[in-house]
Amino acid sequence: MKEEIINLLNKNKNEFISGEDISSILGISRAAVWKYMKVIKEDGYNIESVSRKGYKLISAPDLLTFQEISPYLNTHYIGKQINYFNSIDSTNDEGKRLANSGCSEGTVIISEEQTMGRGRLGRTWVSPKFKGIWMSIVLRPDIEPMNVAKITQVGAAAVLKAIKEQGINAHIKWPNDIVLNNKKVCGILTEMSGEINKINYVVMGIGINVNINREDFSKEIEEVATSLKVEEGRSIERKPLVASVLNNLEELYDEFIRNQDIKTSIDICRENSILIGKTIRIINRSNVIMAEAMDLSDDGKLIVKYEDGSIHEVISGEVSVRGLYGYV
Ligand code: BT5
Repeated sequence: MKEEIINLLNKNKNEFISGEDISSILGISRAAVWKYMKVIKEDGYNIESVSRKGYKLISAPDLLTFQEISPYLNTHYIGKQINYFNSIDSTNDEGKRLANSGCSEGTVIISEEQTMGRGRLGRTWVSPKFKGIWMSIVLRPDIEPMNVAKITQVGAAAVLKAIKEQGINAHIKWPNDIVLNNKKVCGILTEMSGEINKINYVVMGIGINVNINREDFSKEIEEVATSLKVEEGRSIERKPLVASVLNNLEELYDEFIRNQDIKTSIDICRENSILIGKTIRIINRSNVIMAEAMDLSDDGKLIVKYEDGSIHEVISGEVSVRGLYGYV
């Protein structure tokens, strides 16, 4: 009910809506309206209440709830269900829990903070409260499990487009980072549950450092990480950014699944690649190989030339570049 009242206030933004109208539209008593209004104000909504006129929404808090994001969404299934948390261990873990209990494709999990945010290979992902976008999307693609790495490219392309729509010129560091001024501003963690030839579900986790201040990072992370705010020198609105990631993701993911064609996403990853043309280190467990990043293949692999002149395709993994993330 709280959500429905917020929706009504949002629809009538900058106008008064009477308690009587709210109570008759939603079929609840005037006393109940009054009680919910109190709770909504406690959530951070600035509401003017004037006797005989009713309630007027002055401003909404910077929270990534469904009510706040949905006005910006134009998707058909991604983000139609948003499970919102004030705090959680990891949105990817919650995504897996929900996927295992049968949630529909496109379910999104967002939390204002993560207490056990994860990167790849069990690394930690720093996720301070209210300062980033920490979210996961449950997908159920009908593709071969060996093609699942491509979904990370679709996600990277969607995030890059969304950041560009804010007028910020970022790059993609294959396979799963978005980079701004040579530091990491976003990481993507794609996890899968499946059998040899069948995917049960994919959980795509996206972490974007939006309004983190430099001093919020530890010394160690500060070497490699930055935020949109640090680089742009201004706070960035999180709600339209979340919606834009989801809008772009649905468009690109649909194209990939429907037409089995990932061209648009790969073109975006290629055009905005920070690796192509550079000398890189490919780190494969304890093995380090120097190579030149030549191109991205049409199916999202990194094409590299080893020092002996041989050409190879790298499916996924860890690469580093001179000058990026403090590696010199
Ligand atoms: C990633 O791993 O970049 C994937 C990050 C995915 C995070 C999202 S948030 C929502 C969802 N729920 C989760 O629990 N995770 C996903 P990787 O390439 O392994 O990079 C991890 C490394 O990045 C760490 O070892 C740190 O060096 C660095 N790092 C940690 N926190 C960071 C941050 N907030 N910004 C930039 N770099 C960070």
